[in-house]
Amino acid sequence: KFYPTKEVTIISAPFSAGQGKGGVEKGPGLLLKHGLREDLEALGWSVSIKEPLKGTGLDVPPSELEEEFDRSHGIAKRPTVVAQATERVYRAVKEVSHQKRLPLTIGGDHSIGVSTLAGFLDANPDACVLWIDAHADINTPETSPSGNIHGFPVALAMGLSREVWPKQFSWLDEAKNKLAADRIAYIGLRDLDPCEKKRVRELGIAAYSMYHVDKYGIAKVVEMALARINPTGKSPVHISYDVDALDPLFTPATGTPVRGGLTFREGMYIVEAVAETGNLGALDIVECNPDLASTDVHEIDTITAGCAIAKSAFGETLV
Ligand code: HAR
Ligand code: MN
Ligand code: MN
Ligand code: MN
Repeated sequence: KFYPTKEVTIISAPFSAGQGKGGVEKGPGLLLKHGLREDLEALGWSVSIKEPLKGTGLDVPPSELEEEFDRSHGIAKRPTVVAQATERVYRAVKEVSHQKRLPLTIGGDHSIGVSTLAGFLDANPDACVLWIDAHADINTPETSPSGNIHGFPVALAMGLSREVWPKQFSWLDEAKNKLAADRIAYIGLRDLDPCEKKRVRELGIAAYSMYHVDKYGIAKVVEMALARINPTGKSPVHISYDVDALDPLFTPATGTPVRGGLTFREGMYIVEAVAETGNLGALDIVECNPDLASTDVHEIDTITAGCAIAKSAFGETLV
């Protein structure tokens, strides 16, 4: 087991300026209100909480943060605040990872994925990553159609197109290890920009779209994905889980829902399969946005799905 002493730190990252819709900064508070901490304690983990954005003023909706565009290469929106927030979350994840506690980072939008990848890799150079998402999040300013930095984290952590990053991201140059293309696999993809498809193909990244889930079934897909990124079976697995990977029937309250996603059980199976190996190294749960729920039930469904991902990843559904 990667964490024999079962210690986890929940890193709360109530941040939303990696995209334009207010409300996703409320995700961490609601996940905790719905019992995330107690759920993990009930599974025998000792839990601490870190709030790297507390008191910074960065934990507010994008409309309350400075509007800013970097148009030096393509477009990146709000680079200063996104770089500040992601650097803080990076330092928290890095510290927790070096302490050999499991970092469970809760968002917030997926821009903080750069922080969790870089932070966990700093302590674990051999880590591999399952990126569970409808989207590939591998844009850079010159390929992004939106300029929203929550579409960039994989590219940033890999160091792609370093010359076009907003200058505020220079903190990332100090991170010890870049994510290698053969150490990440996607599951759940169904909405990639044309340049992202090209990039994923050219880099030879293991990419399992919903087509592959239909074709092979989720169990085979997870097995193939882990065989590609973790051939020895000995590396810690970082799961970055964007709740929009699930079908909007199950997680309707999210910023960019795309129909035809994972069923609830398929979504849980992925994290259960990693739980079963004992190699879960880090977990992110992002993009729960209660303000986009059209009913109370939609909000509760989305938040409890986020909690269920965590519980399943920590072994709740294994007997
Ligand atoms: N690819 C699009 C962009 O970069 C949309 C991606 C954003 N949505 C997410 N990411 N939730 O996973 O703008
Ligand atoms: Mn994402
Ligand atoms: Mn997504
Ligand atoms: Mn699209």
